[in-house]
Amino acid sequence: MTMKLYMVPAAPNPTKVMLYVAERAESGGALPIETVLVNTLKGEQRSPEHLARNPFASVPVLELEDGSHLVESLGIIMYLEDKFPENALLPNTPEDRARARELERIVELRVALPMSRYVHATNSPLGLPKDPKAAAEIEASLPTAMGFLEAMLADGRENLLGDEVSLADCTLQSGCQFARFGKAELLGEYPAIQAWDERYRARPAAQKVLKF
Ligand SMILES: N[C@@H](CCC(=O)N[C@@H](CS)C(=O)NCC(=O)O)C(=O)O
Repeated sequence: MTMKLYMVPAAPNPTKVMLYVAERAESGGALPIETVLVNTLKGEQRSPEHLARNPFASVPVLELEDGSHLVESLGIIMYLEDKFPENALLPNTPEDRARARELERIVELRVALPMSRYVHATNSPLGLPKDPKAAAEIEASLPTAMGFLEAMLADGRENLLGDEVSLADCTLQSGCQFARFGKAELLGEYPAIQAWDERYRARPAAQKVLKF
């Protein structure tokens, strides 16, 4: 039976999961998941049907075969890693898995989430009021993590963790797409991240998922 992924294009957290699902399809075969649009621009995340799936009124949501729901993007990805271990994205040893998970968290918490908040503070697709103070604080905070990623990529690796794609790539691209969608120029001073961004967007999985 097929699971359902409730999502909306361009939004970072659904995009992270969709990129992960698309990468899995490219690497070992499609996961049994169909996507269902919840149009957040129309407020559909607050509809009674969606609130019954997720009381936090957000996407993504994964509906399992038994009709129950997972409502956190990383929880969804970890479930899919466990449920379909063949050709999973996480590496094998505890140390390598820890590093892959850690890098994903660094990217999410220190880059992708601030990028998303920046877009909402400057040009919110959901119509949130502009917040120049928050935008300035985010601009001031981003260089530490951006510099960290820039230095990692300086050895010529293909992807963030190394030559293989990892969860961190899906998460970083979800933030970068949202920045493009919101016309936020946040990669300007980071040539290695810009080059990664172009490489990642050329991947078959990215071509299938990214709309911006
Ligand atoms: N921690 C949650 C966050 C989910 C989230 O904030 N989703 C956004 C889209 S990226 C959303 O649904 N926003 C709609 C709203 O805030 O009304 C996750 O990672 O899944």
